[in-house]
Amino acid sequence: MRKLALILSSLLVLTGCSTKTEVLATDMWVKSSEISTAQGMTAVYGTLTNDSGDDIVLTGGRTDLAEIVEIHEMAMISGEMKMQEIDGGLAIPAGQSIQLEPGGNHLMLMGLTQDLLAGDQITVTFSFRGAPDLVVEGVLAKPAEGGDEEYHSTKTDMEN
Ligand SMILES: [Cu+2]
Repeated sequence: MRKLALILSSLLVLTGCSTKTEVLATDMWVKSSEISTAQGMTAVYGTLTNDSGDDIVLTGGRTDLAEIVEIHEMAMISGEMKMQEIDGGLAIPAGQSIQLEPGGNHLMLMGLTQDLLAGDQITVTFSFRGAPDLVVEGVLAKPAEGGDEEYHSTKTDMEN
């Protein structure tokens, strides 16, 4: 509940007054791994809820931790599951939630400005079409429960 209050207050600070459009972030975390090092990459996961009467679109984000932030999806490319940027962003219909999760859609952080270690906390700003920016503080770094290491190494191979 304390986290929710923090997020709500951030939203109010940004908009300056009451707004009918509310977006809530819950259970946000960022993955620490052997490649979440300076110049490396990682991803942010969690739930975004559009608690308003209007459809909105997640268009991107920003954080001091990364030079490049993109919204990625998993897709079958040449017979392999790989991640790629979502063209046009990720729609969140009125009153609905989307999940950012390992093996699925995620907020990709690339060109990390410093090492990210388990236990670190970062601030992530989500940008939307149809809603104000959402600043989420205290996004905790932790290792994934496993199962998605291969898709990150696939991306690394592609870029080398
Ligand atoms: Cu990705």
